[in-house]
Amino acid sequence: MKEKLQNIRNQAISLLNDVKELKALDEIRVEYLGKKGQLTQVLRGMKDLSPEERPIIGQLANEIRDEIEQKLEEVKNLLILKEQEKKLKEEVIDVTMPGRKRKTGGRHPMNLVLNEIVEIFLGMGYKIAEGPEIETDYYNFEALNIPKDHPARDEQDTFYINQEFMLRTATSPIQVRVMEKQKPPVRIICPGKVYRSDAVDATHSPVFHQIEGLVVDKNITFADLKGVLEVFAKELFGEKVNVRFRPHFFPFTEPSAEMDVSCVVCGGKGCNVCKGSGWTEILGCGMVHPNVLRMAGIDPEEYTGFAFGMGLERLAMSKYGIKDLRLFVENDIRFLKQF
Ligand code: 2NM
Repeated sequence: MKEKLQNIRNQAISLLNDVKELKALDEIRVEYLGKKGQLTQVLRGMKDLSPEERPIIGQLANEIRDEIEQKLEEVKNLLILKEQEKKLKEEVIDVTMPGRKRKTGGRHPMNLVLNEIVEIFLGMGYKIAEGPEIETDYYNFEALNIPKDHPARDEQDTFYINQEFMLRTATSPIQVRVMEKQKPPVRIICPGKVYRSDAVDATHSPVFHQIEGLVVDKNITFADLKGVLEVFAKELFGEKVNVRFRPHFFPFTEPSAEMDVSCVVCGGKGCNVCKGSGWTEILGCGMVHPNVLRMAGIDPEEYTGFAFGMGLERLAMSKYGIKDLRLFVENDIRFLKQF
């Protein structure tokens, strides 16, 4: 029996010396120390031993069980340590390595000018108004005092959807809708995409962006228009910029004008960008025509107003020195990266 116990001990210890995984440890424990394990089985045979032998074998069996248990614990701790070491080695991080550079997007130049202009007018107390891109003949033309035979209604300028509907050719229909709904004072800007049936070239596109503005209140005069637009130009192009107003014609305003700013490139001396004139045209404006006010339900005897409109592409082009507006929609990363 002594021999049997010694064999069990030697087998168990030698197995434990070779074990490589924590999983296998438990199997060994069950095999030797479990309820049906080898050591337990041998101890069951103790009842057949003589009273003299029993304590000796009993003690030996206890010693062997203790030894195997101790060895199990030892090997377990060793394996845990090894596993941790392996994991640490695999997950090592070199904190001195330079970080990966993240690619960040940038703002589109059109959005840059749009935001700047919006901020300037918000600062003067204007609200933003928006409206549909598909418009009716009434809002796009009729309500703006554009008579049936006006050239702006021509097929070649307007994208008609059918007899009644078209893509808006300006954002002014938004302003008509606001005037119908809101009692003066009205102080709004209307940014948005507009559509005209033009062939694409460096300075024309069938889709472009506009911002129009409208103020209606009691006692609004052309002096208010000039004051607001001069402040606007100086905030957008810098204090040193000069403005001038030239008489013009629009069906929806009377009187009407165009505003020029001193050339952003040469400062007014004359260069190839301003074609030697020293001026760049940036917007159209005027006092809202009494017919337009009346059609929108505003009494032109009680209220007057001014309005203006500008194309964002051309403004962005002069501000950033961009020579071809097709660059705005081509999304060439080399172009976009510069802003
Ligand atoms: C321009 C130039 C001048 C304009 C007029 C109106 C409205 F709705 F009040 F009649 N909205 N926008 C206007 C006036 C637009 O764009 C060059």
